[in-house]
Amino acid sequence: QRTVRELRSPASHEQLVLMYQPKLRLSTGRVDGVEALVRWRHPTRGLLVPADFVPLLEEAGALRAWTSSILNVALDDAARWRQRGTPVGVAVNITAEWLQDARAVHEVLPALGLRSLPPSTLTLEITEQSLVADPEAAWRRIEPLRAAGVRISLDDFGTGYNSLSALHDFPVDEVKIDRSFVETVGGDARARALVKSTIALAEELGSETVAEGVETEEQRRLLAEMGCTYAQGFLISEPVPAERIDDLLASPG
Ligand code: G
Ligand code: G
Ligand code: MN
Ligand code: NA
Repeated sequence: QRTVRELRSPASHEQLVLMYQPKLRLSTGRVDGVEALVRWRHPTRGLLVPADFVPLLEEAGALRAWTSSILNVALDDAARWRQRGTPVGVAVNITAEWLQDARAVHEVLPALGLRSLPPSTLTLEITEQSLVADPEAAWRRIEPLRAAGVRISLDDFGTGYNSLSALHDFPVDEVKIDRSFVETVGGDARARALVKSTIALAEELGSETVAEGVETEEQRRLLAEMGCTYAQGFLISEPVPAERIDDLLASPG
């Protein structure tokens, strides 16, 4: 229908907006990474969130082109932050469909090189859910990027049916503990045990950890005690426009 047609048009890429949600390093209290979260500034319907259009992007076969635009915008912002003397890592969410496209994946390293960004500036967030269809094919695409220094993050960890296999099969740099576990970490002994063991397991495997959806000081304290690397969530900041990240990085402490 109309929306699908709109999403196929190159003009829609200029209506793409990235919001960034900071990742706070718990050991230092500093922000040294942000996650890019896409919005679509629709000409008549206002600012749309991914749930409103990402499935349509897939249906329209336009997700690959959009993801390339998202990567380029995120890397432009990362290059600007670096040039200002406040380097920060950027994370971009990718899908299994994008990974299937060899051409798209081959654009990543040149896009970093063009902006003189070290590959470790970029983190690709992939859900364990999107790896299950064909894990080997997915990893064949990811591996050269990771070998070059691009960071790989396992998103929504713990919500799939193969979480432990995913950790076993994919040597990732970062594990993002799903918000549903973080939500109850303060009150629920079972959630606490799960989060604590996930952090320990990830560390044992050489991966950093991010707790998603941190909303309270108590959650932040517990996660820091458990040795979680990063906290992300409304307690630290909601997703904000790039200029707000500029301000945040400029402010001391
Ligand atoms: O803020 P929020 O509504 O952006 O995010 C909702 C979901 O949409 C998240 O699970 C997130 O992973 C996904 N999402 C956000 N931005 C992107 C993007 O640029 N690409 C893809 N594929 N998914 C995204
Ligand atoms: O799964 P993805 O990380 O990729 O999801 C990001 C989504 O989670 C966005 O919709 C974002 O707005 C939302 N989000 C981020 N932090 C919090 C939080 O602390 N609490 C809640 N309820 N949602 C959050
Ligand atoms: Mn994510
Ligand atoms: Na997530």
